[in-house]
Amino acid sequence: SHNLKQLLASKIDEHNKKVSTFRKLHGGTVVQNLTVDMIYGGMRSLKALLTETSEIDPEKGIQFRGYAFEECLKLLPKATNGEQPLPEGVFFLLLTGEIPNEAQVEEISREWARRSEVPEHVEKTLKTFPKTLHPMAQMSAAIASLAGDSKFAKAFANKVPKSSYWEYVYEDAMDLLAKLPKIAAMIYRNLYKDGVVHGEIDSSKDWSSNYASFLGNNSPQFIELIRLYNTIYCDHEGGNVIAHTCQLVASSLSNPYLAYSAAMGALAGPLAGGAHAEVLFFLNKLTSEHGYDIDEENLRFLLWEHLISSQVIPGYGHAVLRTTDPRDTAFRSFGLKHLPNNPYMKLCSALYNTVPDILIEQGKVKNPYTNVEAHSGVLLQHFGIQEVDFYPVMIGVARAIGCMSQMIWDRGMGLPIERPKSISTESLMKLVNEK
Ligand code: NMX
Repeated sequence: SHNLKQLLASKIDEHNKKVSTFRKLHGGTVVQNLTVDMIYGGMRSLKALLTETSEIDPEKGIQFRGYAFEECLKLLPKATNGEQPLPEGVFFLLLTGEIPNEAQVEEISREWARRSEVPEHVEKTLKTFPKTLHPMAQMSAAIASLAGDSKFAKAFANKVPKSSYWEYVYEDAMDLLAKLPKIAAMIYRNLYKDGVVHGEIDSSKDWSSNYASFLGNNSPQFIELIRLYNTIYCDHEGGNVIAHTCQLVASSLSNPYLAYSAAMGALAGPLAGGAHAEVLFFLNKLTSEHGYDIDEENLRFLLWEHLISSQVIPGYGHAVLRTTDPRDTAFRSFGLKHLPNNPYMKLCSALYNTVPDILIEQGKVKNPYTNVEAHSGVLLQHFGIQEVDFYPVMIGVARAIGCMSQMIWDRGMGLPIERPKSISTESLMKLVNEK
């Protein structure tokens, strides 16, 4: 959309001036010491990446451009008759740092509808995949196969100036975001349903409404869940494997499709996208052995039994956050309001009231409260999305909002190719001995 791009141009310009002054003054300032353990420990807590769109505050949770998640829920525009924020709005926020008005959100909805057509070759390719090919592999392949249409790749080949790279990345980002719901739905319908994505895009509707109906469920409640879901999973700062992969690959000036396709490979790993399913497996295990109405005393006993067998309680705890994830609070309120009689939801509430005390008593965890996965799978299941292998695809659709926003900024700021120095254990030992 024309206005958004213009707004961005002035924002990027302004920001680059600020960064330039900052670097002149503080380019040599030491930010943090690097320890041997950080190198062996997956670079945990090493402040070495730049992400402008969002940041996790250990006490308050994710901040989108400085706005806490609760504030976003309140401030971002809603659909007519809707209560949940439209993810188009959070995209605008991540890109510009400003809360959009309804007209600005509407413009993005129209723009994404206009760009939503998926090329025939992608649809055909998806149809040729065997049903045994994991949905994330299919998603990664489908996104990579859009790369032939990259406007950034063409512009680069035509030697456009570096200062205008972001404008073409913006075009690709808008195209990709527009097409992702249909691609996800094609994968879903091919693998689990009749292979047909019903209906054409309705350009008068928002992104999530079209996505929900492509998946095969037009109910207003499911559409609202999809809006909330996409807003919740849109971004989670830059160090997670999805965002980092995307940023790394794009830093070589590979086009946005190839970078996001690679990021889908990262999301496919069980340590990244598997947690929704873990919660459901855990609930299934409890209910298949003990039914749905487990009284509190029995539940406490079963939880201790589970912990003593050195298993974790999925849906609880966090690497960075030290409080209940406000995104889970939003999912939980949605569940309490729209599916109060769902038996899993009732069990989740019983766990919600029991688990933190037990984890505190156990004395190991740094955060005994729910994380974003505690209710997400239960909500999807309620609306018929039963296939847990598909859940990371849904995260992949949502997370493109954040990854693409940051990529536009990466190119706008002219960030260079990533090239950290690696080191062997032998060299590291030598280095330490010389200290
Ligand atoms: N149940 C039981 N034990 C736990 C839990 C839990 N939910 N969470 C942490 N612990 C243990 C953890 O295993 C570790 O034990 P040990 O010292 O024996 O290795 C100890 O408590 C300290 O861990 P923390 O520093 O609190 O957490 P860490 O940063 O290592 O791990 C998670 C964070 C999210 C991996 C961890 O809390 C966990 O495994 N949670 C359950 C699985 C889950 O819900 N994953 C989804 C995460 C999604 N998300 O991050 O939002």
